[in-house]
Amino acid sequence: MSFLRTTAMLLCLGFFAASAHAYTTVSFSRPWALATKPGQKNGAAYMELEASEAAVVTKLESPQAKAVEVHSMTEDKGVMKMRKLDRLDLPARTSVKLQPGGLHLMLIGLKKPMKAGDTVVVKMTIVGADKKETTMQVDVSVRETAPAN
Ligand SMILES: [Cu+2]
Repeated sequence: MSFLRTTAMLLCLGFFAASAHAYTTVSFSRPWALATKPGQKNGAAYMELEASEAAVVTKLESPQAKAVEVHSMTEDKGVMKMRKLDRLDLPARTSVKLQPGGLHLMLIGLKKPMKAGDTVVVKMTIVGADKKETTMQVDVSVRETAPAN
């Protein structure tokens, strides 16, 4: 191997190592929300999230709701109970599923009903293992029924 070629390779590796630690990336898939019924003031949104490194969703907001919270849902003596979580942990390279009957985002105080075909914007503040804060916008599509798996 020539000297030049070795140098070029080392430069590439150096760049790779530096960029790998620059950001924690979070990807999401299939964001959807269930259309609300008349008079319903709160709605639920679902999606799958996966972070490249351990990260935490610390803050959620939507221009279409007064507040957005992370809720867990558990069954207690046959009754489903929702509980507000202060944060949503995203373990490294693990798919976190927000789905009916489990973890979900609760849109509190909807400014208008969510109708099938609408898009609801949710902004997430995510803090990575490096303590860097990033915001991510998720366009949630409102549906009449859950998407097929
Ligand atoms: Cu809830």
